[in-house]
Amino acid sequence: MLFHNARLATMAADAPYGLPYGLIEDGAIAVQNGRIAWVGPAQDLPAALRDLPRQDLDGRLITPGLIDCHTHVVHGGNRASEFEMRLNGASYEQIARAGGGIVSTVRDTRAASPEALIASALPRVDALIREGVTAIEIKSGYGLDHQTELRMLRAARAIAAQRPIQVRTTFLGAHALPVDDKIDADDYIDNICIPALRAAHAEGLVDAVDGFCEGIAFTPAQIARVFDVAQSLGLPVKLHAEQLSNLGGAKLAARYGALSADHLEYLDQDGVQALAGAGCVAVILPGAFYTLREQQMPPIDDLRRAGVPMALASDCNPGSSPLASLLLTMNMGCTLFRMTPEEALRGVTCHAAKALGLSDTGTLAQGMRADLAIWDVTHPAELAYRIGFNPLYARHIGEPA
Ligand code: DI6
Ligand code: FE
Repeated sequence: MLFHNARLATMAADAPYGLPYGLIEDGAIAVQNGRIAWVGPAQDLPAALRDLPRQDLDGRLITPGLIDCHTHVVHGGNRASEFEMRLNGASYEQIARAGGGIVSTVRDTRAASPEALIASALPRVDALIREGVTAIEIKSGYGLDHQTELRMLRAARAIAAQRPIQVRTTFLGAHALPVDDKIDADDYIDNICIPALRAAHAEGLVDAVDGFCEGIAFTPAQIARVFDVAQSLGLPVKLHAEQLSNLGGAKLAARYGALSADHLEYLDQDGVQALAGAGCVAVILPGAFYTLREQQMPPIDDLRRAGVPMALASDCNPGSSPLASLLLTMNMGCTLFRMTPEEALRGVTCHAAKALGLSDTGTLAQGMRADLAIWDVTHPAELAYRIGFNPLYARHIGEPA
């Protein structure tokens, strides 16, 4: 297939064209066996590729398929009633006593059958797909027991079989303490979380390992025990760090060569330098900031100055970020955090790929998977600019060669 008469936002770091977004006017992309066989200005198209079946895109924009590198789309239930209680004046304590908060999602997730878990996740995945998403990360972390953590990861794998989307799974057993189980945090980490991680890995269910390093979750020392096991199993790590306070999570993540550190509202200068030194991606999650009505902004300027690659993700979860739109996430990254539209697009393409350890998607370059989003827009800044408007024209998903 040859896509031609298109404008290309290649997002390639080393684009020889030197334009923002790696922009190519009047470009063409040749796709063979699910891979990009050639990309460049149409006038340079090699003669050997001129006879491929053609699709004239009428000047539309092609970007890499979008990548949501931080989601919790697999979970039972929702927390709309809690949202409503809060807006009717209920206090945090009243909500907790009514069984609200993360523990309510744990209860609903444990109660959900494998089929129900998949069925409830699919509409969220479909919403992302409708906006050009071709790869997604899905975390466990609402089971907090052996069986349910594995069931969540199997559901994530099943989604990859049921939809044309690449799925990367992340084990997040160290997400919260299952308070209903009357177990202390150290006991939980050593005797539930780590054995579940080993079992999930043995079943081929784990692509990366995550944790929540926070006063209301786990200490750096507890997270380090999980990361040591991840390392011994050859699994990359990532971390929810510095979301509500600064416990030095980013430094811990950097020490383990993490793919990413995520949230980062309370990240300090030392943390920024640690991420820069380790080549770790900063995953920015404006949906949670917005939903929790946070005041503390992640240090975007410092990250930018230090050259830390920034990704943007939905954090789609039932509590702090019930958001299944990467376009709105891009807009929030720009409007709330003053990221540029180009940074926002890098955040959901090349930098999101890096945050997942994927080296064959996220840019339009020869040899990459042919994961493409085709948009009814003229300029790539339009993707982050509008609110509640979806200009996706078509999506093309590549297959491994
Ligand atoms: N950070 C968050 O914002 C969510 N998890 C996390 O580690 C909260 C999840 C929830 O409230 O269900
Ligand atoms: Fe999260």
